[in-house]
Amino acid sequence: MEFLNHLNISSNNAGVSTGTQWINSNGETIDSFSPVDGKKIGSVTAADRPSYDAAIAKAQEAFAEWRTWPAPKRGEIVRQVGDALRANKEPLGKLVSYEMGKSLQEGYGEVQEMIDICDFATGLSRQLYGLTMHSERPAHRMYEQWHPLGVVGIISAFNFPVAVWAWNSALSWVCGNVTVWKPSEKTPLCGIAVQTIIAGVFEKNNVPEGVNVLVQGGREVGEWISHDTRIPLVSATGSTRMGKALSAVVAARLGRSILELGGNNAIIISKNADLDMALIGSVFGAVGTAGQRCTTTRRLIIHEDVYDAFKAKLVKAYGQLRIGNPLDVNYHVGPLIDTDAVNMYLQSIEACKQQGGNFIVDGGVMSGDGYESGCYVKPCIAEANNDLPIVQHETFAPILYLMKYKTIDEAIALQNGVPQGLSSSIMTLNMREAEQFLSHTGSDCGIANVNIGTSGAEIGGAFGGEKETGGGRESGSDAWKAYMRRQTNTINWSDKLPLAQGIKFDL
Ligand code: UN1
Repeated sequence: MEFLNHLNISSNNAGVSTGTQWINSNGETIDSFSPVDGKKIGSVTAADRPSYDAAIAKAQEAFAEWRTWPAPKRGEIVRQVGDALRANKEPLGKLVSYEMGKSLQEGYGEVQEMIDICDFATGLSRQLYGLTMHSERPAHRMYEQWHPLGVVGIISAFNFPVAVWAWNSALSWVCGNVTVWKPSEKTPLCGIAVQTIIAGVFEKNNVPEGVNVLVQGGREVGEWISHDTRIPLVSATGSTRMGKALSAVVAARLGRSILELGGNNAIIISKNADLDMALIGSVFGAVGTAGQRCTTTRRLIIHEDVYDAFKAKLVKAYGQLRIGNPLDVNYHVGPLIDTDAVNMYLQSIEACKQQGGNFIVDGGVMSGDGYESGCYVKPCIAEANNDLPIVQHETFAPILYLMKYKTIDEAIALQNGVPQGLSSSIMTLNMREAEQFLSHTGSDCGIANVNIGTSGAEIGGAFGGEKETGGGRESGSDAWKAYMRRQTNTINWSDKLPLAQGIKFDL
């Protein structure tokens, strides 16, 4: 495993770092097992409370200096981080694939997503624009400025072990914030690798120690972050259950949170769709990353006129899927993250059957040569009503539900008829139904696409969703504003002191 050496990963790794320095701790040992072959890759020592507190104190100190660097100078650091990621795309992509289990193509794609957001943030560092306003008072000027918030907590999930950190940190840094990152305890080595890659850039440029703090650990460390009044903003990715608990704690101290929670994404397949295109979008959306993206396609809402034809195409395509080692380009589908995820997948299949779902492509766990980790499962398809409890729930696995519709209104109601609101698509060549789907009476999701699938968003747009998805936006567009505080400034350059609203007050 040459890429492990290249990324400086050893069998035992410290889990707390302030940038270029590593802090010893007496936290629990987190072992990282690869779902690819079941082998232990290495272990990481989680943060304990003293090392956590020391690291956050360092972040606060760093913030005092980092915020004085001009934003374009911070952007230059982010540009160099992007270059360091370019130079390490191959080993880091391999580690993502090996530790998380996604296909190598998708591992490289994830690193590319990091590089893209660095490019975006570099440009953004010269574009943190505020508005100017006309004052109602003579010889007054009003404008607004965007100032950094301070220490930003980033709690990321196993499924995008590095890209989601990059979205949050690249924006945070150009905005003048410092970051504290708790990677998923299922992918701790990705955190070590990234910290090592950026350390070189930080050292060369004398970036203050504490601009990117790494605190490895499980739920407890996440709770320290959510309770910590030194951290004004917490950006968290994960399940709706985790998000509800975390946001309640952060809100109780009047902190801010950016939540990126569950999805239950559907594609509407119209009778006016290009069915070959719809097929590729649906299958990649459903089985890519073994169904473990928050943007994974979980439901297909298919017009009754094309239902049978499309179903036949799907069944045929699923028959051609090759399941196996994700580092081998011959396979389409890699493993789930761990055997707990496999059990959840099996329970969901059982629940679906009990609730009346009809499997047209059966699931199951793969066994035999190459499947020793016990994490490889068969992508499966069930015909199921939208209101089944299991269909309303996000199962992080490749289980696809099919349902039929007659009218576009009915299709949109089905698409919206779940608690989550992340991503959605319609496959159609008919502009009327496409525009209806995109209108305010259409999809209620944060992402709504036409003639592409639900997953694989580009970094240039704001990423996130409504309802139980949590309402947060990250990545492109003006998502940066959530990482800053807005200040309204009124300057009086006259020799009088007129009051707003015409109020008279004389002494
Ligand atoms: C996630 O699954 O948490 O749109 C993020 C996509 C990727 C990001 C997914 N760019 O599928």
